[in-house]
Amino acid sequence: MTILSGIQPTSNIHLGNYLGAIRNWVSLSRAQNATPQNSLFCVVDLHAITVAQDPAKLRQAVLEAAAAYLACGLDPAHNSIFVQSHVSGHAELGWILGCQTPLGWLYRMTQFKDKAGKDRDNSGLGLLAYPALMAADILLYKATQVPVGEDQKQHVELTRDIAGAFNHQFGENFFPLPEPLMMGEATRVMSLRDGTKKMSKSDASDQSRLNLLDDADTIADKIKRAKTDPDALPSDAAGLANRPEARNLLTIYAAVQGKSLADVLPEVGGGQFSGFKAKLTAALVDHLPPIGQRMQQLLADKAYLQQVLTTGAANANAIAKPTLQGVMELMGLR
Ligand code: AQP
Repeated sequence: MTILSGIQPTSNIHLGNYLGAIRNWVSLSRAQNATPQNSLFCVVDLHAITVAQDPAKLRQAVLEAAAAYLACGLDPAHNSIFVQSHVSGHAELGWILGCQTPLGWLYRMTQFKDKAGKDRDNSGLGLLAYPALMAADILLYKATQVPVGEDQKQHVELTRDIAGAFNHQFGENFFPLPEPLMMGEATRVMSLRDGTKKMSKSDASDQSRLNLLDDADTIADKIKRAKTDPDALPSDAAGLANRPEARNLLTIYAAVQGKSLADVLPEVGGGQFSGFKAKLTAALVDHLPPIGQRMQQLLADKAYLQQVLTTGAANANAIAKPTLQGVMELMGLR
């Protein structure tokens, strides 16, 4: 088993990124007593530039993402932690796979439709080509498992199609077909302002998300203002139908404690949101600020962060090079 995943350094890392992705990376990595050769986590800066970025903010966001990985418990002795653009094979294989990917497959991707919106002729080519680069991220290391939140499942499935088409044309079984892995209760954390919208770094409202760097007061304030509905909380899952905000807050409450919805519904069912919000705040304040504090400590030691990223990129490069060479030989480029 080889694990690969990543996060875009587009802005603040939030609770959705944590519950849907990073926390699961840590548990997978620990469960398989990972090595830097079979467990790779990158900060996908080349994906971030598919939409406009401020250079200084991007540079800082890359370090914040790396600090988040470490603060959440990824051990650099057991995992390759690196920046995507530091391993040139990502861009090279991304181009090669882009040449093999039909436009129709890319136009079908919901993330492209969401982000390009109605103005798609004005969006960059990179936004459309994003899944071909993501396929390269995964296939460069012949990764077999890709732990992601629900929104990225479609891209991992497209990676399987791209790998399958490549194998069929150039060499049976050159690439393994990677599996998307969605773990835990919170595979899609929703906005605190609108339970039908995904919690997202790019949401204009900071009130819509909980950031890993938020302090206890900010968390309490955001939960206090989080959208609810007028009814009491239900005692069973059927009572959550058509109540997206209630479902989201309860899911967060369960997931942050490592529990399932079924575990927490009997505890809170029948109560009002006001009492529940106090419990939710306490659970979040127990969990998130220690991660944020550890991130701040790491960010104060940039030399250490750079050293982790340099070592990670060297490890990753050593795996990537033979894959790229193999692809080029199969295709007649070498
Ligand atoms: N709301 C979410 N709930 C659960 N998982 C989530 N992920 C993202 N949002 C949620 C998972 O986090 C990992 C990294 O995501 P990404 O940085 O590659 O980009 P994204 O999926 O597009 O996330 P954002 O926050 O919405 O970023 P922007 O706003 O920049 O596009 C992935 O595994 C993702 O599934």
